[in-house]
Amino acid sequence: MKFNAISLFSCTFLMAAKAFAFDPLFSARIDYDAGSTPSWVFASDLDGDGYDDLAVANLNSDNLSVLRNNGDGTFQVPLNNGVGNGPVSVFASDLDGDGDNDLAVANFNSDNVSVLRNYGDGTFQAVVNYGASQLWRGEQSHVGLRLRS
Ligand SMILES: [Ca+2]
Ligand SMILES: [Ca+2]
Ligand SMILES: [Ca+2]
Repeated sequence: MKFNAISLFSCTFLMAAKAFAFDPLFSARIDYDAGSTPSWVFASDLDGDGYDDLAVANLNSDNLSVLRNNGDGTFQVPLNNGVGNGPVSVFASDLDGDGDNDLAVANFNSDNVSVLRNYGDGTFQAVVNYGASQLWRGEQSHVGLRLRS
């Protein structure tokens, strides 16, 4: 397996003839390029079309790949966004309350969190990095993050 690609299995469930018995079937694997050493993937609708897209944290290329869903379980080529040093996880949530899902990335080597605010179409504003202590105290609440002290 390549270390710069993520692998997806699309899963479908067929109800068996027996009542309430499910038989999971997987189609052939599809590999998508991401950055170097993808370490975490999170699914969330990032462009507002109703289908979950993928956000991939790439440990060694210090960036985040966003793969938009075509609506059938296949994905467009990744759009990469630079983040902090050594991203190891990513989570999506509407952090600024404008109705679209933004991204928060934990950076292992730079000891901070990168926040990417969504324009609403799956593209993102320039990354803003926060130290963990800043997040805890809510010092950056002026940017619209809903933080508690
Ligand atoms: Ca989507
Ligand atoms: Ca938002
Ligand atoms: Ca937005």
